[in-house]
Amino acid sequence: MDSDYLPFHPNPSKPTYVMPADAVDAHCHVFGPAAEFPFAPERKYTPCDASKQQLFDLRDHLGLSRNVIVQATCHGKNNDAMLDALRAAGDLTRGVAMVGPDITDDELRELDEAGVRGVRFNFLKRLVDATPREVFMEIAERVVKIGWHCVVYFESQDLEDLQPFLTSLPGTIVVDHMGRPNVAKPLDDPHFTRFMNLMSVHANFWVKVSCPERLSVDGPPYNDVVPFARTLVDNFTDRVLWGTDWPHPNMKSHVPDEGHLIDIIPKIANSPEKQQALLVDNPTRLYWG
Ligand code: 0GY
Repeated sequence: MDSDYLPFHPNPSKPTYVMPADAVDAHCHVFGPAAEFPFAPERKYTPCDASKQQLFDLRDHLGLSRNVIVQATCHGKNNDAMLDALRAAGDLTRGVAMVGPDITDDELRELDEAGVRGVRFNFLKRLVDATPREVFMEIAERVVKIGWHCVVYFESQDLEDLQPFLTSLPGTIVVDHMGRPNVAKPLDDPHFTRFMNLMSVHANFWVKVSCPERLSVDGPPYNDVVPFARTLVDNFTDRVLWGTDWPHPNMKSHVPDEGHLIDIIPKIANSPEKQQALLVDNPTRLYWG
């Protein structure tokens, strides 16, 4: 583990908010254990171990029912740790993989059988070396044929440059962490307005209203993030997903108490109908449909 790496909260509180039945954590990771699943040589950070059993224990503690495990960059394109978790939990999990253009159809089929339903394209320079866009396009065109979608992670200031490419990708596109708005700015900030317009014009775009702990300037209870998340939930109720982002890689200021993360949900989805869409119906349609 890197010397400045902050391990996840050892003892999260029990949330006050009670999840609806079958609620999904649609963005979380497993790390290692490194002794069994070594981290990728090309990784940009080395986290603590965060095992599948710890993830499943957290799921139960928080009152969640299912997980979508997203491949993290510290494991590169070796999806074995994620696959191990998917196989252990069966129908309670789905996965999002990172793959290269050299992946074979048989390997894609194997991932699909284990529960993978998407690929992740990461555009953050601090996390990955750049991949040529034509390579991402080639992968997207292959996976859309087997019913998968693309998850994209970028910083809001990069959207202007990325937008023509992202909107040319086929199929459903899921944007990580609200497109990473600068929450110190007002809601009508040009970057967030651009993202809202993208979501409005392109009905194939979905968004995860996740990572208040990562986006917040003020820190817990992350009230500065709430207006951004609520605006997305109100405007795109049938295309929003929610996730814990456990084990919260690369947090520098603090690690969140996941019980507190859950207690924000009623502030961002302020009716039982919106909560049902965010936590159950939308992820079920996308990952278990
Ligand atoms: C996240 C966010 C981060 C890391 C990764 O794959 C990753 O390594 O996504 C980050 O550092 O912002 O979604 O966990």
